[in-house]
Amino acid sequence: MLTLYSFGPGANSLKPMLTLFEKFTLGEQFTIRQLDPRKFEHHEDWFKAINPRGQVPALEDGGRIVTESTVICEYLEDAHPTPVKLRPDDYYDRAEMRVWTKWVDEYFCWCVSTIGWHCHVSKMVENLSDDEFEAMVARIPVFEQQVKWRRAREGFPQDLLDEEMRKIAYSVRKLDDHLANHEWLAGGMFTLADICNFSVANGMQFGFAELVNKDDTPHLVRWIDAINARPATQEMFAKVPREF
Ligand SMILES: N[C@@H](CCC(=O)N[C@@H](CS)C(=O)NCC(=O)O)C(=O)O
Repeated sequence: MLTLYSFGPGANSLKPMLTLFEKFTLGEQFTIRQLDPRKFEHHEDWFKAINPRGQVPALEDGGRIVTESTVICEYLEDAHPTPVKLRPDDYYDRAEMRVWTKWVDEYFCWCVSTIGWHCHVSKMVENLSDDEFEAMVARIPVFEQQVKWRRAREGFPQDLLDEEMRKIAYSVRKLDDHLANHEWLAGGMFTLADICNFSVANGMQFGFAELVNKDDTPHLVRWIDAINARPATQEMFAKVPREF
């Protein structure tokens, strides 16, 4: 039985979760262990024994742990092949797919994440006293994440937020332009490139409606709707609570 540690079907956790739902049956081949970020469960010792970085997602497979969301997706394709293929066989198409997953990990997810931290994550710590906040930060194992939590509590500088919004606008235009001529992002089939980009793009039609909408980005909206209509996506959102 595979176990996915996650915050639920959003952001980095969504990538391996949707991959699992596409390939396997919940309760038979995989299970999901939800952590509550509002309780900082991912910074508790039991979880840091699973992922020393204190971050989700993490996959447990027969006592071994795989971390890094995109790596987990590729691991599932390699170690647990099924009739559902989420990578093209052709090596050129597969390289194209990886350019898109790398783009999410190195660019797209970061600008959206900073705005998410500014709007939502900062609220998780606004009611803590300074002592409670410092005790929470002291349990974070990655220095850069300590810095991010401090910045979220203090407030990100406006010039940084403006630059991240510029990157988001660039990102959605890039996706829409590509999807104008392609049903899926790579290889002419639904792949991990779609899953990983969807993990960040889904919800932008509500949270960033001024940028992602049927008039300005019709192809991106069509692609988001198509992924939401897939049976595996519907099952995932129906069975896994999206509380955070
Ligand atoms: N590069 C990692 C990033 C993982 C990551 O940033 N996870 C977030 C949730 S989407 C997290 O655990 N944040 C909590 C924290 O850093 O305190 C991956 O792709 O898995």
